[in-house]
Amino acid sequence: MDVVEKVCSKKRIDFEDALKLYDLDLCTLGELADQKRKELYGNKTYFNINRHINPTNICKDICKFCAYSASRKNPNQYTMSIAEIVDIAKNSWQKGAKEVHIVSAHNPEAGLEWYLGMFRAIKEEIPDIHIKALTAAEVNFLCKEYGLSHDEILDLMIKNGVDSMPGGGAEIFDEKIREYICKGKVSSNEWLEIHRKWHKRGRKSNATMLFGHIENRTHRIEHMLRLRTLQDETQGFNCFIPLVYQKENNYLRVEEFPTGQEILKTIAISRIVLDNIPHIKAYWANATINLALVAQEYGADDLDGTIECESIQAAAGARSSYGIPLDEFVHLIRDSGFIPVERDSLYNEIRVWL
Ligand code: V47
Repeated sequence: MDVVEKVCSKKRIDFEDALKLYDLDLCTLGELADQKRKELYGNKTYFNINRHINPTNICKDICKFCAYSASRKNPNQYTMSIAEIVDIAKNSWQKGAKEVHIVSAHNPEAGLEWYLGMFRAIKEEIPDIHIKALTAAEVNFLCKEYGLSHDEILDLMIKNGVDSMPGGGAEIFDEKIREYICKGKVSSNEWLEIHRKWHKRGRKSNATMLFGHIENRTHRIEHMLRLRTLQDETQGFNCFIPLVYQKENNYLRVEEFPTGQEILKTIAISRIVLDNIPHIKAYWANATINLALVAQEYGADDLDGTIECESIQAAAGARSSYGIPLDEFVHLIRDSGFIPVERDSLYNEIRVWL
């Protein structure tokens, strides 16, 4: 049975098949992924009204791809006070945001109480806002810095108000590539173990994959398959987000960048391979809004959100600093032939924008 027949007959795709999917022409692959997307969600495209907050850029780790952390190339260090963070969250809540997505650097000077106190303070002020915060890389950093176990930090997150975990820090699971691009950071096994433990607490999280740098197709498929295996066990991932590498102001030199075709193929393959992760997000902040809109026809059913402010991708060259206003976001989705559906952070539908 060839790979197209296998996908059409809903057989699970193995490593070899997944690699073969890359050899299909884009239209065939797109149709296969679109078919899966339509079976699940028809023409609906999910988004949320959210606010990204990046409270500090001082980082103990040195990831070659990162342009956000303060370094020789980015000498402007900052750490927000908890009051500033709460003010940002309050302001966004008043404008309609239902989620704050908080990702920081690994700041050894800030203190554990700063990391956890910001969640408590936000929840005291805005009890109903959803806090999606602390990547597994941050969790691992806090454990090492303060001599606590993963279990202890995860329990403290829940106690202080974190609702779900974002998918950052996964990068690419291949250990050799990881050693080169982000030596010393959370290992792949640790990343997966932290999410496993989070899921075992009945909590949801997302998973990312940073691609388009020095990894190859094999590494991407292996990455997806390791996620699929964990998801079979826990069912805790809501969403997979393939993050397109941004190349500016960092220390990772890359010979060849992925074409739009390669990006769309990777999104489409993730929809087919990750048959147990419900949502595939085309993250417009780094795929560009134009490609993210096209990706709706290649398996993606989620475009993240209005974001309002973004620093990590923007530092590396993306045009994402100011987000996209809600009315424009809705129009873009609708004008591309899809039905915009505002969702909450756990994918419950809030409003269908007919
Ligand atoms: O882990 C850093 C990535 C991630 C670059 O869970 C870069 O819903 C591209 O995880 N080029 C943080 N990417 C962002 C993230 C995220 C984003 C949107 C939604 C969700 C979610 C999670 O940003 C990091 C890292 O992989 N990143 N530098 C760069 N030069």
